[in-house]
Amino acid sequence: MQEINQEKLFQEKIDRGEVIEPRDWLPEKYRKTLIRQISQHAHSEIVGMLPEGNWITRAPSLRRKVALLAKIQDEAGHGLYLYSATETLGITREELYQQLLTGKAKYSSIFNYPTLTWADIGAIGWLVDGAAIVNQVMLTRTSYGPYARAMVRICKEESFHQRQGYEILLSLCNGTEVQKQMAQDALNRWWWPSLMMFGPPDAESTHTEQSMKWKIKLKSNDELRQYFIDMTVEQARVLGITIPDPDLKWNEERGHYDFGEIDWDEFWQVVKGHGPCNKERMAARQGAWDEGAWVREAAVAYAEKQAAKNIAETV
Ligand code: BYC
Repeated sequence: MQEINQEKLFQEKIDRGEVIEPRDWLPEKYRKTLIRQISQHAHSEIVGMLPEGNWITRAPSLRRKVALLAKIQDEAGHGLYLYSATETLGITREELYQQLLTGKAKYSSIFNYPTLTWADIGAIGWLVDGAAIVNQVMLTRTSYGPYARAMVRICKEESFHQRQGYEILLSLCNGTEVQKQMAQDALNRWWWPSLMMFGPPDAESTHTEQSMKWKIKLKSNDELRQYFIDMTVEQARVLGITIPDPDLKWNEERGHYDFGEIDWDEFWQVVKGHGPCNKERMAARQGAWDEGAWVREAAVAYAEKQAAKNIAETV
């Protein structure tokens, strides 16, 4: 009875637009949904460093290398803010990491595709970070305080990432015919997977309805996907390359672009672990965990020594 009352009060608080903080009472399902979403987001940031890391040694100039290094470093930072936000919900970093390594927790489908040419680094910045911004600007107003605050800084940095990616493609598109072709090829391969980042269609989305009631999500998967498409068409026009969708057409009545059928079979295959790079990505994360064991042990030994020293000094 008391539980039902608390849930009612909680929902009223959400409806009034109040922010939920870690010490507030919250329903167990709200906590679990947040742990799932924020940790999957954190894992995505960390796994997302891998496809780009592939090009650090091959960046075409020092300027490009420095910008790419900075971007990848930012992503490690985003992972850390998000893991910290998740820890406020009563789960440890170790547990979160084990969920990733055992496949219990997902990470974004987009990072299971390979980066075959330098133009892919441009396409990731433009499309993947672009899609991430559309999704994440909304999350700066999500109902859970620590998540919302982490998103504010993340969005500022993502916006720099999106621009550096677009600028890479702009240079290629203003370059030789072969360079422009490289940019077109990257757009052809990254367009559809970028649309899949927003998640399954609303009708098939398991969590959207409840997450919107709790104001964890403020817009649905389809709404955000449509917003991204409308925004991106004009940017492709400026680049002078063609979005690989023959059905893409302005719909005057809807005030939006209509677009072609997304291959949801491909999406679910990738989500289930059968994408082009799933195994490679997980092997890289497992390797980093194993090779990092001595760092974790050293950090714990140092912390224990410091704690003992502090106690000795206070008594
Ligand atoms: N990939 O009920 P639904 C970035 C899963 S950007 C894999 O609609 P929800 C970055 C979903 O987890 C990328 N799985 O779920 C950018 C659920 O399965 P479970 C990360 C996906 O949570 C540049 C099932 O499908 N961004 O990090 O309401 C550089 C049903 O879906 C995907 C975020 O995580 C997917 N694309 O909505 C570096 C943003 N989509 O969990 C890094 C925060 C869905 O029940 N997250 N699934 O087993 C969100 O906004 C929401 O979680 C989503 C999905 C819109 C992604």
